[in-house]
Amino acid sequence: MAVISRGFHRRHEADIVLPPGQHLTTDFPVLSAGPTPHVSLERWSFTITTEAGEERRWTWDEFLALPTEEPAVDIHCVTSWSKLGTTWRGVSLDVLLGDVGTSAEAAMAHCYGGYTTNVPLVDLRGGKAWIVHTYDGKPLRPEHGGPARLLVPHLYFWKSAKWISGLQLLDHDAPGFWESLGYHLYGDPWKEQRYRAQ
Ligand SMILES: Nc1nc2c(c(=O)[nH]1)N[C@H]1C(S)=C(S)[C@@H](COP(=O)(O)O)O[C@H]1N2
Ligand SMILES: [Mo]
Repeated sequence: MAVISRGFHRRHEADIVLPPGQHLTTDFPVLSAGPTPHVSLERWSFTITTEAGEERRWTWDEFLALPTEEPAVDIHCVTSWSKLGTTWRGVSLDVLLGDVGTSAEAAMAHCYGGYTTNVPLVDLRGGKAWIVHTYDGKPLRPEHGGPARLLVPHLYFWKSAKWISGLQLLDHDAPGFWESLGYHLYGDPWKEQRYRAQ
């Protein structure tokens, strides 16, 4: 096997700055609050519902026809593992929200299986969030959120809703599943916003 020059193909460990309280992992843990829902691609759709109740819906084929990006991002789970340089492919929320008329402040992500999580709309725009269907060059595995999941890597990974079915736009931010159980409403890993003040 060829000798790989360390630090060329990967970052030197000494150069890595992780959010406070995080440690590196090289595997990809699965964290799910319930069983993995299996959604057939014929039944799958993604719906944005505005605060006025207007709906914009994409079937799987319509979703696949949208322009894609390939974000390479670090992810940070609130249980303290971080994984660097994960590579995905999917559709930017800028594309999906592009022609949606809204003055909403926040979005609630809804999922097949019932999970919810809230994200301010400003955090879904500006090249910061995607609906991804591919991980590491392969279709996203069901346990990691396939057919498609939200990816919003600048927030703790619980915000990256697996098996996403839609976004409900809200006039005011409101807690989702984990946020109602005490997790932080926003979840910035660099500010260590793991839990809400009691
Ligand atoms: N629908 C759904 N999405 C979810 C979860 C979940 O339980 N259900 N868990 C969240 C949490 S707490 C984390 S850390 C990540 C884990 O993603 P992974 O299993 O692909 O590592 O998914 C997030 N998205
Ligand atoms: Mo998590």
